[in-house]
Amino acid sequence: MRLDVITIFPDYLRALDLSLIGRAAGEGLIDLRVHDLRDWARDRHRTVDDTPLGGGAGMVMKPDVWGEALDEVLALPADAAAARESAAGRGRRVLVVPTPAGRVFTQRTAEDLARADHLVFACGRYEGIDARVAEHYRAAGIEVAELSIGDYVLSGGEAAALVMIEAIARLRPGVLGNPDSVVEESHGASGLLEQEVYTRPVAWRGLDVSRAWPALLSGDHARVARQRRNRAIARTIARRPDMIERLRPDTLDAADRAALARGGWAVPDGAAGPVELVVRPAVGADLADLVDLAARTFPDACPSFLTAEQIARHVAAHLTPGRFARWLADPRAVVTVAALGRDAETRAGRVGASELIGYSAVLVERNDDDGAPPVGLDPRPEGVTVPPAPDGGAGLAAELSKVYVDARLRGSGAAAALLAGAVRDAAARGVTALWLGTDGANRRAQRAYRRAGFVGAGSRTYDVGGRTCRDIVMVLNPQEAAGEY
Ligand code: J9N
Repeated sequence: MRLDVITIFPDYLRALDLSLIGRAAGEGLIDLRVHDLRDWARDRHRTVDDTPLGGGAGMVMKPDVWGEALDEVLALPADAAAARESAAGRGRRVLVVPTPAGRVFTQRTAEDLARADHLVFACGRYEGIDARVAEHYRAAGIEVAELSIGDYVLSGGEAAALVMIEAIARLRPGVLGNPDSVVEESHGASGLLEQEVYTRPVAWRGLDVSRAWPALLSGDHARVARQRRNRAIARTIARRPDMIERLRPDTLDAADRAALARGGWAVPDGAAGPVELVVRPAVGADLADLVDLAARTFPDACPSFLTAEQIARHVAAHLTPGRFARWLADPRAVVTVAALGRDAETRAGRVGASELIGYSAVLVERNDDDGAPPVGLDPRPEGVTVPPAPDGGAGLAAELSKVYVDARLRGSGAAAALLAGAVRDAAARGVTALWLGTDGANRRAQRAYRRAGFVGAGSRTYDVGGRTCRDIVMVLNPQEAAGEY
């Protein structure tokens, strides 16, 4: 690859001799040449700039000086038609003009330019280069890329050219020692930031990697890879939500979706990418939506042998406005709702504004002053034992009754987010045995609960509209469920 840089500060580019680019040049992988623009100036002061037409502050770089310089470096005749002829045919050549007014240079741009054979960087100072320079070379058939390295203003293009050259050159074969580090890096194909990295000592100044990230030292490569990806997702959510929005659904597996959901992003069916998910406690104003959602989602979780009539009877008896109103007023009932974020509604298209897309209810097994349990709490199945609290005090049981998500959001991660929210709430309330019953035939639900840390604890029978169903019982200790998030 041949690189030419034209600048009024040739020494500025000396930094390239020091880095890996210098070595690559030494090995003949890159042919780097730096030129002083003033060599093409015609007057005795070697003038390269003039005042802007129309007035105003600063100076503009002269097109005639740039024209002479670029014709020579690009080896082009000054006549545009003849130049077009000679520009065609040979390898790909790009004239790169760093400018804060350019398109943003990204890793994709670096990858693209790394495929060129010849790059010529025109480093402007002051307020820029006369606009006819770019216009002329474009008309002459030269590929011209006016590029910005970010939304801030430098006083010249040299630092920007250094940045671009380093990003481009390290992608050329042989320039980097270890080509793997090009594949697995921030702004690579994954669309995620790279996760945090650690080395020895494992414990340093009280910060112990083995405690924070036990998987890293487990030697289990699949587990390490999974945890790394989860941390990359968590970091990208925290620092670059714009990158989360651009993730493609077909690149996200179920574990990715769960990690996204824990960070407040869902991937609705048919959406172009993740959308923000709001998981919050239910409030009185949600009552009507909640009743509607419950009636809509309950049939999805039922075994197929139940008739519509049996299901309707159950909904009419149990999922009533009265039932939800009592839950919302009862501190032993923790109702959590999920809704898509405000921007998300429009992007997801099919989900209406402020519509709830899921809910969960945790019912704590504690009697009120009248000795009554929360309404709707099922008897605790035999298989569920209640471990003591971490401080050795009495444990507490609660039923997860349970996580329902609109069918349109199935597989989006919304259920995982609600589940994580329910486990967090239960942990905060001192629950040590969070249990649930779910239809024995509903493998999808069981898998989701297992993924959240629930384990089997027997079975129970359950009545839906007069028909007896067999449920799998699962349990989790929220006090231990920090998990490998
Ligand atoms: N991104 C970016 C480029 C620049 C300049 S100033 C003069 C040439 C290029 N500032 N910021």
